[in-house]
Amino acid sequence: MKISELLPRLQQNDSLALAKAISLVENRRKDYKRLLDGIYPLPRTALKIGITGAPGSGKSSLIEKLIAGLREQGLNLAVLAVDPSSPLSGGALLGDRLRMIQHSNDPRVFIRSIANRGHLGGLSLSTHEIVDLLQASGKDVIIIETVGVGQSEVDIVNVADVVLMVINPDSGDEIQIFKAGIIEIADIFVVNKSDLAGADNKVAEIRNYFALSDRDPLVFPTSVKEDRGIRELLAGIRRFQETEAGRIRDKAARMKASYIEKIVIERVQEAMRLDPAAAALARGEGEGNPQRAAERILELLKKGGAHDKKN
Ligand SMILES: Nc1nc2c(ncn2[C@@H]2O[C@H](COP(=O)(O)OP(=O)(O)OP(=O)(O)O)[C@@H](O)[C@H]2O)c(=O)[nH]1
Ligand SMILES: [Mg+2]
Repeated sequence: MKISELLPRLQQNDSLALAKAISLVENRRKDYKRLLDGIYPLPRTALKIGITGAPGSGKSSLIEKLIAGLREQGLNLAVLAVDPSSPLSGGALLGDRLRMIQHSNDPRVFIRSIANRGHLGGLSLSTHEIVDLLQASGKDVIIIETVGVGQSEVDIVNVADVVLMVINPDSGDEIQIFKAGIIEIADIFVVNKSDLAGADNKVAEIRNYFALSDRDPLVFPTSVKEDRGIRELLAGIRRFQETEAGRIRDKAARMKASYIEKIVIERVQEAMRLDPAAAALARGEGEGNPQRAAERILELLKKGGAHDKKN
């Protein structure tokens, strides 16, 4: 399929075209930049919901329920499961984690799993781009699931407009979570498995944590098992989208700036790899002074910049 055919089909929410476009971008195939050129002028109105939390806290189960609720509203959905783990363990884990969602089996729900291999430790460029492709295809809601509470998970889930942190009544990992700074980016706390003992305590614990701050946390108990609290959670997400529209816009602007910065870094690294003299300097060869080596690399790249213009 040519880019010129791919784009219109993508816009019509064609899943096959979308899958092709994603692989094209993910694998940096020829013309992927041209494809991206085509998507940014398109309207984008998707609500992006990020979901993070410890392994097994019920993120995928919850997503299945959210999907069901959103499908009732006739919306077009996408779920992106992002695995921040190393490429080595990534594959197997991902298969496992996706099993839950696969059950939904609805052709109007686009599901994709990706291993996030940001070589600088943060969010890889293609994760940004895949979210943008999903937006361009006219999805109404994009759900992004990632496991864990470390820095790369924070990066991944922060692409979303609304970030959900899933906690369990018996998890006892709050201190860790709070330390990891994820609490700063969590917009809504979901105490899932509220059918288990201790759910009320957990809700109170989260509220207590914020008692001395000026933040009034949004906390929703849910039980996927007993099908409770899902409707309230969905309503809470929508309310957040409306009342925090300004903050959501500011965050999107910040994410865009960091995305641009990452593209620049990617391009510089690529150019360094392609220029043997620059590559040698980057390996520390031929110049004892690292500051001078960096300056010389930048000079070489500036001169070599002309042939970049072709792509
Ligand atoms: N009792 C109870 N169990 C639940 C509930 N929600 C999910 N579970 C169970 O918790 C286990 C993990 O659920 P998942 O949805 O796979 O959890 P996850 O957070 O997506 O897991 P990872 O993707 O591996 O991090 C499954 O056995 C679910 O059946 C709930 O509300 N109550
Ligand atoms: Mg999962």
